[in-house]
Amino acid sequence: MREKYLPAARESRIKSGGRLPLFQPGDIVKTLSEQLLEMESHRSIFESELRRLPLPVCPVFGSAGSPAPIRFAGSGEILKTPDNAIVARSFPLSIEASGNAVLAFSASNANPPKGKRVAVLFSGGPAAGGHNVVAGIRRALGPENTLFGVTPGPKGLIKGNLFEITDETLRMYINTGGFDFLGTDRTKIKTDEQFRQVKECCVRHNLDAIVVVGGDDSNTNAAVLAETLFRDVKPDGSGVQVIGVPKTIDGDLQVDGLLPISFGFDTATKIYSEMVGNILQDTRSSLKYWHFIKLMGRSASHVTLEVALQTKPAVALISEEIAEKKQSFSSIIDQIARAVVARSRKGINHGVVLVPEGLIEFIPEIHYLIVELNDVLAHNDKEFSRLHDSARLIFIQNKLSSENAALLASLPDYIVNQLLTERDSHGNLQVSLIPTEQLLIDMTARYVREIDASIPFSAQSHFFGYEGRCGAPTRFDAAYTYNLGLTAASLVLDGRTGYMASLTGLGDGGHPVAIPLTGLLHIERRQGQDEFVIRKALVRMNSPSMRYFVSRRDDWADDDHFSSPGPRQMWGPAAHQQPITVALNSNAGSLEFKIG
Ligand code: FBP
Repeated sequence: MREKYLPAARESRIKSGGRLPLFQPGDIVKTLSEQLLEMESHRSIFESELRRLPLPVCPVFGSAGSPAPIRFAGSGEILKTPDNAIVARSFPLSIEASGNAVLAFSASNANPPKGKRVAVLFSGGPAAGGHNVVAGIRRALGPENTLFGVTPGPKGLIKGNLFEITDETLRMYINTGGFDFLGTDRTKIKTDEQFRQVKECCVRHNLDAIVVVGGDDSNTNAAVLAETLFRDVKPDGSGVQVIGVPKTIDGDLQVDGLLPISFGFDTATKIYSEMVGNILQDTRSSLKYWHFIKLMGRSASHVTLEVALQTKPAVALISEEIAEKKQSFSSIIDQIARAVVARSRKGINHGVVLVPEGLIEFIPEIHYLIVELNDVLAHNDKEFSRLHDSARLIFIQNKLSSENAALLASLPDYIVNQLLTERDSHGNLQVSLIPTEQLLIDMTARYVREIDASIPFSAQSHFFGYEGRCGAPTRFDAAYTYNLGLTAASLVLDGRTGYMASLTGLGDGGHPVAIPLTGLLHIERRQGQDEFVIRKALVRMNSPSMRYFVSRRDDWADDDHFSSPGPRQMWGPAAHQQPITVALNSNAGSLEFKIG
């Protein structure tokens, strides 16, 4: 059946060139059945229009139509952490080459090298904009160099699964969400055998450089790879460069004045804000529910803070504040219960509580329990894994201090089971699996009853996580990532290794910057042993965004002042908004960003 989709009136609008037409004059008008079939191959009207959006470039790359790679020079800023001396002993080659100096744009790379063979991989959780990073790399490398995609993630590098990325293979992925072009995984390259396999892959594919798109753990891994592959990898004695690109929806990869935010944060928080805004509208309509909404973000509360600033709920817990104030678990519940009671006494029996995914690890008494549990599990993993489920708790309790054993015993089964599950390959507890929101509901119900049994308290729980990671990138993430890709490829062509690409000046066209990875390394205890890590950037109590939140939250608790920001916009006046936290923290003049 070939139905004509457009009614006559719409056709005449196309001809008259009316404002914001769905189709442009001259477009071939599709039938309904053609349109439905196209949706099955990622060619919905929305996706097709996204692919047509312009990719702006920072002024230093030249024209948007043909961006050119740039060269870098030391900006004078030398990065150091308190663990600098130990880092220097373990990363001598990288530090000798970089001097831990931040690099900024110095000139156009008029004669970039030819014949370079570069591989790119995604590592860790997906985040919107990854495909544009690849597009930026491809674009800056130009036709004289070759780009390979690694499938999937670090595991693919170990196995040597590479394919050549051409403009044609990339075309369908421009401005689309997810990491499905290459896939991703969380393998940490750490054993001698794994490093040997990576070197073998580099030799087999004659690679000159690897770009690792990842979060704090993956960029730590990039620093280790850069040092390991610095020289003597290929038969001619040359090495392989390694460049990192900062990704994670958690927003916890930030460097003061040098890296405003990791990519993917803006898209995820705008998606969650739409959903939370809709729920707030529902609470005000149905007038009977409290919604406890856990928001993704493994450790830091940047996502929760951003969504709170976007939507203004009655309560938003910030894990870092709880840790700083050394708030006990019972005092957190008391705080929520009192908000419920106070609102109820004014006739408001509804509200929203935002709960950061990582909350549980920040509550002091539970934090100490998890630290001890991690150590005990790391040192007894073989014996523990052989035990039947029913015997595991007793086994662990016998190895814990008496306070921690008692605390573990006091928690409901659904929390204990998750605390005892296997850690990921970087030693992280899988906090997304812990139903903290349900625990808070159960405990709040009890406290509210104790304060005043006549107060109605009916609650719903939600976890917004995976819904936000792979949405089509916002205009902010789309532009940011494309320019991160241009920066990463420029670093490769400039012969650099051990750097992470970044952009500053997001209200001012955007300025590419390169951050020496070794300048970010600290020592942290993971899985029972000290390891190098790029420390997660947590929410700071004295940051402008946190101070603004603190100055407004009592009003939001007192009465409904919520905002429902609606879906993220790709076209029109609302499309060019940066995250509120980024705007506040960078002292921006307005919410609008300007890249290009
Ligand atoms: P990355 O830091 O690797 O980008 O991952 C972020 C994240 O989305 C966290 O917010 C979340 O805790 C985790 O991934 C969940 O991923 P998984 O399902 O692999 O545990």
